[in-house]
Amino acid sequence: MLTIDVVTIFPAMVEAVLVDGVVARARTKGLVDVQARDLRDYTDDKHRVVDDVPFGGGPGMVLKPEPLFRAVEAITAERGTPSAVVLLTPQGKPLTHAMAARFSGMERLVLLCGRYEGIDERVTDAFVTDEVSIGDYVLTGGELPALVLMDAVVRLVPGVVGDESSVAGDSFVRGLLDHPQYTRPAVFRDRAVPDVLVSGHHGEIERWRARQRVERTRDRRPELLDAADLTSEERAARELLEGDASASPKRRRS
Ligand code: 6GU
Repeated sequence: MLTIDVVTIFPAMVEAVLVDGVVARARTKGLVDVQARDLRDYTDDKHRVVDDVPFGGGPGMVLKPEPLFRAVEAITAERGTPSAVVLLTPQGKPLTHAMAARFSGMERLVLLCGRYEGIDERVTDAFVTDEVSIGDYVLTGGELPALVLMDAVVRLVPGVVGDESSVAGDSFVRGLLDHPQYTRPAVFRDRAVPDVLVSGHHGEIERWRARQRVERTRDRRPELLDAADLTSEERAARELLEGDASASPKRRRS
């Protein structure tokens, strides 16, 4: 079983995702064990202080080393040596599907949520195996990124998501965005589902979907297209679209 210990000054943020949703269900099914660890429980002063001013000056506060060392050591004593100790920080490597897949095969994950201006670098030097960011924008702390990482990892644990083919067919497994989806009714407030999807013609449907995936990827994430692992239908769609590169630009949404 995969165990995930999340070290944070806001344990209630982590506990909130254990109330319901996919991670909560995985936990009830006994497929993962998630524990929020309050960093303040690893302080030894009356005021449970976790931060201090940075050496060398500058704005903001830095998470002190002692509580983080004690937290990682307590988790190690309780659970055994972690497979990975991940620090969530905007200085980390961007989270990818491949990274989530690697973590999902591990036994014991420890997630350290950064806060303030950062954490004392000696914690990183001593324990951290991976520094991970969830994108190029700044959040107030590592809690939401830790929950994002956990969601991406837990859904890849076998048995967590009912239909394994929905995981295998994911966008970023093959490096291509998904095609649009529709459900009933076939016409809603004058907006009709594309005819091809209600035609029952499976070959046509697959060609249309392949074209949509390639077109969306080319429009929205062109940097993905060269590395994508394309099916023969997608390759054909790409060739058609490349002959089509001068076509009128698409309407922009927001
Ligand atoms: Cl991991 N932490 C913070 N504070 N901000 C972020 C982030 C992480 N990833 C993107 N922005």
